[in-house]
Amino acid sequence: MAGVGEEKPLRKIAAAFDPLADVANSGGAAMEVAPFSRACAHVSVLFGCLGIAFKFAEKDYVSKVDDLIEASKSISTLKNMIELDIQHGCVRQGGSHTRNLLRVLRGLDMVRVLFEEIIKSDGNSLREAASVSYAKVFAPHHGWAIRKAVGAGMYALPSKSQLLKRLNEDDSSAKVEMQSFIRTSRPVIQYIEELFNSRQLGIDW
Ligand code: 1PZ
Repeated sequence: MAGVGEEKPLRKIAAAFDPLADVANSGGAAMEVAPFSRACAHVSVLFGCLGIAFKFAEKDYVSKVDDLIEASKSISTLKNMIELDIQHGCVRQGGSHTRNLLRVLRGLDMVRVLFEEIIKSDGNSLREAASVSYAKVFAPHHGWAIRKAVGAGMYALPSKSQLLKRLNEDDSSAKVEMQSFIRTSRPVIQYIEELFNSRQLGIDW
């Protein structure tokens, strides 16, 4: 499969989440929809490196990120975006910005756990790391058919060294960027979960 040319996607992802973490850690600043959704768009490059088996996950994730990018043209902050959906009574409606935000958030959490598991693992297989992160983050929210399809896709994953090659990284450079994302995505995820919880919307749906 083709790689990503000379690009360094892990670096781009890490760089995009840095300023978002600053906002999340500032204890008062409001996170804007535009930089958040742009940062999430960088993450979709990873799907291309994971192979054809995750095409359906990529489509779903990208369509939701695109919806947030579209929303950012008329809505400034994530908080306002959620407030508008509350006012319109459409928070949990399929395709709502708030619902899409929660799905995208889970995608980020999945990548965060995946990176943790990849760093922990010492073999050349991604299957264990991918299975663990999927089981922790998405499986409780997916029905039987999707879980089955993802389980089958796990057998078609590239090896860890193939993935790193496609990302133009080696073991140690990838580790640095993955650790950076693990560090910065955590407060960003917590910040957004808090937006949901402070309005009693729950995050378990
Ligand atoms: C090595 C890593 C393996 C990656 C495994 C990723 C597995 C994700 C499987 C997602 C299947 C998506 C099928 C569609 C699911 C939708 O029903 C739900 C609910 O959407 P709604 O009803 O609100 O429209 N969508 C989701 O749960 C979001 C799925 C996003 C997947 C992002 C994964 C990010 C992981 C990236 C790893 C590179």
